Amino acid sequence: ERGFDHTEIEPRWQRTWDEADVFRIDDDETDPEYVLAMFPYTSGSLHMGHVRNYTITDAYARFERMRGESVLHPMGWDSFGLPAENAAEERDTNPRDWTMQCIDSMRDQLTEMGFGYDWDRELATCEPDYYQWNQWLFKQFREEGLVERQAAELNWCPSCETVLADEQVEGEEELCWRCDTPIEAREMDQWFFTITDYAEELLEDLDDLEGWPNNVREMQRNWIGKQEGASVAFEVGDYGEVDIFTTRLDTIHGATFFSLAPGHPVAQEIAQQNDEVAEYIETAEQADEDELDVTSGVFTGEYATNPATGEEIPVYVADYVLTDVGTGALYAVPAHDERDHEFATHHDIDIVQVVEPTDDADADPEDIDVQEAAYPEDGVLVNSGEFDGLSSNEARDRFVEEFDGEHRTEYNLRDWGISRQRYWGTPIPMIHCDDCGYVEVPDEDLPVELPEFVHTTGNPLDAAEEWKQVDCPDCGADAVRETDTMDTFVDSSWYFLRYTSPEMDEAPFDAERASDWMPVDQYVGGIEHAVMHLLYARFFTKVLDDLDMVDGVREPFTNLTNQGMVLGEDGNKMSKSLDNGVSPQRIIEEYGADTARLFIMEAAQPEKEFAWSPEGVQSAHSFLQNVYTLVSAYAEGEAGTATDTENGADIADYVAREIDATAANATAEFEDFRFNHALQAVRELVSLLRRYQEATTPDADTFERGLATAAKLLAPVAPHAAEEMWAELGHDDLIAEAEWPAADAPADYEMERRLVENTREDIRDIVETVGIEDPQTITLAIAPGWKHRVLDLARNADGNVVGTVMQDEDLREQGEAAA
Ligand code: ANZ
Ligand code: ZN
Repeated sequence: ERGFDHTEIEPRWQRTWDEADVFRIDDDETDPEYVLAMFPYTSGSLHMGHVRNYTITDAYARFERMRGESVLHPMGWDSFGLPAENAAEERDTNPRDWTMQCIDSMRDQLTEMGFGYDWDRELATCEPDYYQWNQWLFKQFREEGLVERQAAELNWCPSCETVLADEQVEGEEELCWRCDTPIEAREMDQWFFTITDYAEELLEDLDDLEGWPNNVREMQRNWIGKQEGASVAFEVGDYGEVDIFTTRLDTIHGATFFSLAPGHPVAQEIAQQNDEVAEYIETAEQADEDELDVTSGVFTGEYATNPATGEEIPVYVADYVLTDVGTGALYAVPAHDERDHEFATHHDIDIVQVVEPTDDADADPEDIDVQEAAYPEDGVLVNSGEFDGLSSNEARDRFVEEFDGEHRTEYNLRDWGISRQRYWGTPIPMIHCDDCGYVEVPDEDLPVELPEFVHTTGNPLDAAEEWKQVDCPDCGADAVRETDTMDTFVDSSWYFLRYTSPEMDEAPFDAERASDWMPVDQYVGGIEHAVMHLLYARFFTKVLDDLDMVDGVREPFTNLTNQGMVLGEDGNKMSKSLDNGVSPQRIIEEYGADTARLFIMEAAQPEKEFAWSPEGVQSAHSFLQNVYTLVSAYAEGEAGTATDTENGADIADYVAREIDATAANATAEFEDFRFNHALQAVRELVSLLRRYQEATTPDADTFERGLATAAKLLAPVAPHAAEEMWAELGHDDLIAEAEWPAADAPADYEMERRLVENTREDIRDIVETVGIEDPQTITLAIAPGWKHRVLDLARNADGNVVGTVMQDEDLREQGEAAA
């Protein structure tokens, strides 16, 4: 059997594409189609998730290119982060050398997969020519008032006397990765981007992101977590008025205690007079935020006045009240809030019901016992004096005025803490001077490059004495550099802009080109980035527009696709511990990149997960070999060329229509990212061509057009094999640059398509009921007007083809009925 040898053709076509600059895009392009995959973290080698992600993106980019679009399809490296420090530690090298090695081998793998990138635009976030712009942008953000110092809780190792990154804290006991000492929580000032300034816009603009999956938009909405409520002042002891935030102002008559967060200024004031409170706050500050004990709290001895009832209610300091949420103070209604209920039960505080279900609610008022459990739903007011009978909604409105409150909107979204106490990241371009405070590193001193890596317990930058000691840019006195580096999410918040002008050395990117080329038309990547990366990138884009750098582009990604997971054969997530992983490298070597790509794309639509299947791989592999064999047999003239049978012209006509229909169908499916459906259509076309050849002497022009169409439709997914077929058909241009087949569906196509389905069933019936007396006999006939029926042949058990004849009229009726 004549097949092709993937180990020979794949590298050859990769070289040819590269030499022909197929994937390079000119800077003077006005508005290329921007197709982007989330850049990989440089972990050492590609895994199947990468392969799927990049296959989808590459297939789409190739499809668009063949349709005549100029396509921007770049690739780069998310190359800062702690794993490189760990790897350097294990291998006794440094993070830079380790990372560069990873990049080289991952770049080779991407090339071996046949992915077509404009490598002239390659970038690596760990290079000073990239991260200097993180530093420059940090300063721009600071000028805009978007950078703040805020206290945040850090991991402190008392033995190493150093701050540890979260990843350096190990196990449930939370031990230092170096010395196994239990870590402590410490509040320290950190650098923050005030993303909360953009909370409302980040939320509102989600509505317009129609090219995004709904679940991602919903996850972002929840993350931003807008709550509309009210604030009302309570008089607390002799400490004056304290504002609370509530979304349930309707329940104010049921407030039976008042709670302050440990970090609330009034709690701190009380602590000055009250040792018990002081002690409580101390331990609360050290407690782990993740293991919240709702019952933890202490009575302050103070009382607050409920403005609705005039009642005095006890004031607690309680850990479940968060300092940086709302006002850091709340009135508690155990009857209608679960946490308040738990706290009240534990501390033996009254529980007073003030809301009961409405008549049309599922619950029966009689069944509700708030002593047992909180009733958290809206309803009708009771025990609320003159306000009894109001609905929760009416009460919420009314009480704002009634009790001198204010409407207030709160967001769950917190400011973005970007300080990391680790080496392999972008140094924050600040200098601390005892006299001047924090001073920016002047632009002419950027980039602040990382010093040599040293092996040390804490942050290597702290140990880099020479690097650290500088003169204050303002007063010239001895000063110290900031030794925190930036969260690597800063790197990935604008890399898509850098691709538009990666050589730019006067600014992070060329503002004009970025304005022309953005937004990204298609962004493909994992669902794990649904919130952080995508939210930060949206935030950056808005800020950059406010800095007049992207001319009105306020959203970075028009369409977003999250690829599903590739599971192991056992249906579990591929993982080292389950030892069910399939190495891309092995598949490339054994079957070739095209097989891997085709299998992945046929297995499921991009969003769905699927399990690895050796049979699927095998089927993709033999399909490619079979198409190629069909092509090369034709090229060598074995297929015959005459239209010499009685019905030859009619049959050719039918095949021609099927070719057009397949092109139309596959194009629509490609546009919708339903690659598996498109590929199914290609398989059907190939099978039709094969039957055509077996049944009669095919018309050369039609047959060749069929083969060329199949090759083109395969080209985005199996690009090397498609090039090979294209060359075999006598072309000397590249299929990657060839024109996509015309996609006009023939008239009446839909109706006829249904007929084909019916015919298939008819033929199956005939084969079953009549049986086939002479397996060698092939019946061919033509029903004018519905010619496709004739070629829709069934095979008998010996693999021979049988056909059926029907009268024109019957067919037309059937067709109309089916349609
Ligand atoms: C009184 C009340 C009565 C509340 C009731 C709820 C139910 P959600 O739950 O998402 O709507 N809250 C306010 N500030 C807080 C803080 N700093 N830390 C923790 N919780 C705080 O969030 C709004 C509710 O969270 C607010 O409404 C408040 O409790 C609580 F039957 O006020 B509520
Ligand atoms: Zn100074």
